[in-house]
Amino acid sequence: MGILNVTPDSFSDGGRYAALDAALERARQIVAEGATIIDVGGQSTRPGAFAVDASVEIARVVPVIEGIAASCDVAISIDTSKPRVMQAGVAAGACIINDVYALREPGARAVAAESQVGVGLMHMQGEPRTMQDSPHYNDVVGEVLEFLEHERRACIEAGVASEAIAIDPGFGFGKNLEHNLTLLRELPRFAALQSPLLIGVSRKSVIGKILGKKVNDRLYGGLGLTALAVANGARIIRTHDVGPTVDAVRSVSAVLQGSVP
Ligand code: 7PJ
Repeated sequence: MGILNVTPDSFSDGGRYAALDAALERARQIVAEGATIIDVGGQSTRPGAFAVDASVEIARVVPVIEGIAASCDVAISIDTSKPRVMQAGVAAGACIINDVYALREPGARAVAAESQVGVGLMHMQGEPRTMQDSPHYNDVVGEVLEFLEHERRACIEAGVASEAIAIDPGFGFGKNLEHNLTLLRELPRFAALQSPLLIGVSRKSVIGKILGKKVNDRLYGGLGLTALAVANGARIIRTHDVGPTVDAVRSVSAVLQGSVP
């Protein structure tokens, strides 16, 4: 899953793809590098980010989704927590809703159920503006697992097909270094749930804290964590660095399957 941010303030590529032409060029590159999903987001969820209005988000993402749908052979996911944006994104051609808020916004599950799209349910403690202030868990793995199982069940009860759901422990979303490391080490417990496991570690601060490296120097660290995650059962990898990630995933998958994928 290649990341395409169309926000003026995203933390690693903020503003660069704000223009439609540049966004579509980047989308074609993401596909050429081997992604099978493009995740289009119109609102930053980095720590400290402020919310934007649904109409602003829609104006950012809809032209990009329409352009990708018209020119690329790739599944499009809309990265949003707002039901109105989900609806507009699906109408424009998205077939997956990726929600860091796990469809908890009133009306979100209904949109997912009615539109029969795939959904990514992510765990977050708190909200983006304050989530990194003082994250606390008694049992991080147990609590994140319980949350994802609960939200998964709520989606199924709301009419979302069980096979349409992927789950994500939400690296960096209301988690300190120790929480993130514990979740990565214990990923097999998430992979044992019935839903495919989606993870995003690309360029995140967990890598920065391990290596003492800034956001643009975190590729190799991210590939290391990605290889471990795939060996531990992750099935969808959300990344800024598609080409290198595809090579890492294919290499690990060849070992796991005993044949070239
Ligand atoms: C994630 C996401 C993630 C899923 C972001 C960033 C922050 N969606 N959206 N999982 N992270 N499913 O890319 O660093 O980890 S935004």
